[in-house]
Amino acid sequence: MAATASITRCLICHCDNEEDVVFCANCSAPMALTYESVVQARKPCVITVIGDSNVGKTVYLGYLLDMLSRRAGDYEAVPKGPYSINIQQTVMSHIAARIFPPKTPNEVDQWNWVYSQVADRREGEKWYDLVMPDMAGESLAAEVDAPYTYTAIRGLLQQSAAIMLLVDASVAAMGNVQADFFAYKLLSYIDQLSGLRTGHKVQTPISVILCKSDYCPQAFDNPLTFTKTNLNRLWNLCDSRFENIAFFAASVIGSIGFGSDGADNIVSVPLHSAPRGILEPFEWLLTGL
Ligand SMILES: Nc1nc2c(ncn2[C@@H]2O[C@H](COP(=O)(O)OP(=O)(O)OP(=O)(O)O)[C@@H](O)[C@H]2O)c(=O)[nH]1
Ligand SMILES: [Mg+2]
Ligand SMILES: [Zn+2]
Repeated sequence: MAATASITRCLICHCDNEEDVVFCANCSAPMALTYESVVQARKPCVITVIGDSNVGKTVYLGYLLDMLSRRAGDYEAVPKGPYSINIQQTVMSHIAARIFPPKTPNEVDQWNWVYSQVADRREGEKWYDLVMPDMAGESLAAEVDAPYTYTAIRGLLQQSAAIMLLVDASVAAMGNVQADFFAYKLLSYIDQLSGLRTGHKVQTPISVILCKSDYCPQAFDNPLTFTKTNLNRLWNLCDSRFENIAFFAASVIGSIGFGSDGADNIVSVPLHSAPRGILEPFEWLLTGL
């Protein structure tokens, strides 16, 4: 008698899949996450990192995970599965070679995902099981403009225990409204997803991270004032609809040079890394979980 395949429910979109498939047939998220959560016998907290294409999501996440695995700030991190080390390895090896990592592909099955257990050793034995995907900015834009284009993104944001919203501070400081509008749209999408009536604010902790603040140091002086001034639409929506939101400035690069690639395009070259403000937004989110 042939054995019937057992069914496994995708952690991200909750659709049933046959056992042993690699990617979910519905949302294309890796089933390794689901299998790992079964082994751990507890549901992980999803922390999503969102933001426009080119804001610096991959670089930020790579640095954050690298700092955690190097026990910065007394954190201890244990990756669950070697695939969880891919973002960190890609980012750190590119920066060591003085190039920025490539753009994240739009296909969900090409994204890097992290399943990691993190503890703050100052706080004793409390371990957090975290799932963090590195999404592509263009996929986020497609989902926000046409909901259900990416069921994985919708599933992730629906069950996120915490969100990191990255905004390009250097673009905002130059008066370009794209940074403000994109972040404004993303928060409006999250507000709508939460399905709350007027008068009830979204409770999910959200840290707004002003990336590339090395280009505009005033963001480090006072991230909130920077946001109110340069990202006013975003700030007003935060104020009206979100209860747990905080603002941080971050940058990973100490100095940047310019060079050309093989096709004679001008590209920025990270000359040395000087991470600043990377752990703070994460610490703040963990305290709210
Ligand atoms: N000055 C400066 N530039 C940065 C920093 N972080 C990232 N960048 C620049 O931003 C570019 C994009 O960074 P990524 O991390 O690939 O951006 P992303 O948000 O993952 O973009 P998508 O994958 O397209 O969604 C890099 O190639 C760098 O040129 C930073 O801290 N400072
Ligand atoms: Mg990326
Ligand atoms: Zn799925």
